[in-house]
Amino acid sequence: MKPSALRRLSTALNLGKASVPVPPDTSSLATFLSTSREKYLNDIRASPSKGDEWTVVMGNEAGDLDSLASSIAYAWVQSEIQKTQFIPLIQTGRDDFNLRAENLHALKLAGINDLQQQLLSTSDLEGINPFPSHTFALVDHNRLGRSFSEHIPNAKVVAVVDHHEDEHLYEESADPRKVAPAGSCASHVATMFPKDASVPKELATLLLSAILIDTGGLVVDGKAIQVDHEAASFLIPRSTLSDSMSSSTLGSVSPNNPRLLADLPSVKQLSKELSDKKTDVSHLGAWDLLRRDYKEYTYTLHWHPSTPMIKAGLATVPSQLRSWGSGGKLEAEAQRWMEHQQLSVLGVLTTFRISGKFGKSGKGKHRREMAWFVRDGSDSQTLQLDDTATRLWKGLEANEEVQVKKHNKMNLSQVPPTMRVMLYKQGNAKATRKATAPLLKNILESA
Ligand SMILES: [Mn+2]
Repeated sequence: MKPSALRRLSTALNLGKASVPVPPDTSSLATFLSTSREKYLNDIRASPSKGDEWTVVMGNEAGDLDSLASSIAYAWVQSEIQKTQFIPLIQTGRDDFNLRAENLHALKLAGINDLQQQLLSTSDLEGINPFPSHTFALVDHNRLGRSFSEHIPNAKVVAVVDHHEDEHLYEESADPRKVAPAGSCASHVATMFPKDASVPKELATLLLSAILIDTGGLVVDGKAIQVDHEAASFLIPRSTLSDSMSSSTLGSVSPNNPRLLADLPSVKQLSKELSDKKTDVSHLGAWDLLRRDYKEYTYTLHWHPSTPMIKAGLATVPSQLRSWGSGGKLEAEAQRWMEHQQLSVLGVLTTFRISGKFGKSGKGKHRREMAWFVRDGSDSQTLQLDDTATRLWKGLEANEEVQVKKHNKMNLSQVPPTMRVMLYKQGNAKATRKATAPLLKNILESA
């Protein structure tokens, strides 16, 4: 971000003034989190209307490290510096925290070890109906989830900080409203800290961890852009990584020298630890892989004679199809997940490296595949199964960004008559779900 843009943002946030109250350095991140969680739960138990004295900060439902770190950090800035009541809500059930080993690792480095007591999750609010708060701040997504907006006319979004495609919502109510490219949403959040704020070391480490995961360790010519370099340069000297760095090394940390950032031994070490944890999903079966990094969308089929509303899901899986989905597992678990979530369309997007073929980085070559399922499941409306499937395959095959080719290496033998399936290899391994989700919407909705 340009300094002028940063200043504008900082002014909009009311953060840039010299008189910004600096939090006492005794406040550790873990204490902040457990205290706010307890206070929020006490408040809504005492009187549900007290939920309206809080703003709930949420990352997206996929619950990756970026969402986790961004929501925690945004709530910290608003609570500790702006002195308003913000609580981060993790959109992952308590029992599912262990699906992402890299999150657990980064949280541990941030001093957060007792997740049940320190993180407010959707499990804490089960059975509390209606949802007790109506004011929301969204990070790492820019559309409020249906469970917080449906039948809740007074739901209000007061802040949006994101790096996904802009849906141009809440333009009147959200301030700040920053939706702009970045390798990691955590970078946008980091640039919102006042430059003179005393940021807890653990919080800087947590944000940095998210940036490193999302940008592959800030590698040059990778996903990191200027704002990620600015954020990393701000965070590194404030993080626990600085403990092992000499003052001359620290002095050379600058957004203008991105190659140096990526080459810092402690940055390399942390990136490797996190990415090893993230890619090791060998302990997870097909069912857990489908739901571990999952997003859901609702689309209206305008071209369809009865213009039905359908649900579609996109699961990102960091392992190639044949290593976990062969022998009928892929189609059986996809069908089970689609029934469980009432989906008409499911896309399984894999991302992995193949050993033996080496890319520029010296690591195995990066590849992506797609498995698509269309299902006629809902009793009340009959999807025109073949029309929908054909439309989807054609749209994907015609798209120049993803560049799909039919994948013939796997035999799916156990597909029921109510389902259509297609497997692709992705020609462009750089296109992530951020590209696939708007493409899917466009293919399914356009008339
Ligand atoms: Mn993100």
